[in-house]
Amino acid sequence: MSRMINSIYIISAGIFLVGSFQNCSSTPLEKIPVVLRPFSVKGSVNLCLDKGLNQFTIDNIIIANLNITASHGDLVADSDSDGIADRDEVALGFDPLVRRTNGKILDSLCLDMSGNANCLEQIPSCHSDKNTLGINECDIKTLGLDLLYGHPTQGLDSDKDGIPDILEILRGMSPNINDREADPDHDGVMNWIEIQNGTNPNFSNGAVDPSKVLIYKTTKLLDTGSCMGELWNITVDQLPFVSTKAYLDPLDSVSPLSPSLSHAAEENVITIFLKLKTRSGFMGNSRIYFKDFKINKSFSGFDLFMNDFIEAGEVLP
Ligand SMILES: [Ca+2]
Ligand SMILES: [Ca+2]
Ligand SMILES: [Ca+2]
Ligand SMILES: [Ca+2]
Repeated sequence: MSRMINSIYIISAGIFLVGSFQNCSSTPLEKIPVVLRPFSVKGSVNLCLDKGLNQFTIDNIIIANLNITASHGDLVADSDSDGIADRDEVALGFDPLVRRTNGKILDSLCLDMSGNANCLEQIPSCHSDKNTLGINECDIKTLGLDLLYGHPTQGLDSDKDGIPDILEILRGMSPNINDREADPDHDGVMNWIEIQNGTNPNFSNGAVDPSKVLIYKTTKLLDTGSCMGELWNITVDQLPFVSTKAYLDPLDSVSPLSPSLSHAAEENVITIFLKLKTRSGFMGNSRIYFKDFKINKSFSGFDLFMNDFIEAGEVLP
């Protein structure tokens, strides 16, 4: 596995990340209409849970490239972040640059329901404009997620397993069942790890190019320095990147509680999801936060603070 030498420096009272990232030469892939560059980012960021967050601990951290999805065992471009690869959309009757070709539910949900793009009659009455973490009321009602628990905010982590609904949908998991420790593809890698790796939980990892796997780890630091709460470190060793078409999301301007999914050609949308839960001795709901950013082949790093993260809402503990 190729690993680039990159560096990120941290100066943290909250979170401060300055990075330098190095691109490397492309690896041509036969028969695949996108070129994946082993775009390895190596670096780390510290998250300080102080001020209004010192009653919380981090339940889990997930980093995801929302423009990579599975297709026939491989990991390829999904320019509109709907869970169907660019190269598969047209053949299935969908638009590769529209997340909801039917105007209601995500294309991958429609595909699950009807096997093609003709699912409109099966969609319950719903609003298609509400949007939290990239899914809307139509997605939620179609899956019955609103009936599962009385979460203060629906559509975030309906089954409370720590994996956001949006990722469960895009990666082919069940957002209504705690299946984080299942291994439906029998490759020895639990769903929870597959989500962290960005791999397909339903297709054995045996054939996956290692340069397409997302590699990071999270650690609670014992020395909290000037942070008046828990201090957590995220270290990224590899952040894969695919060649995309430009995509404009109609909900970007009206969904402040959702990652911005629009991007230019050759850009990828990366999202970091945080699930915070109350520490022992404290009561209250869990919270879901996110931070999205775009990368491209000349990506040269970013600054990141805890207050850059947006609270998407609360879920039952
Ligand atoms: Ca797609
Ligand atoms: Ca689509
Ligand atoms: Ca979940
Ligand atoms: Ca597996």
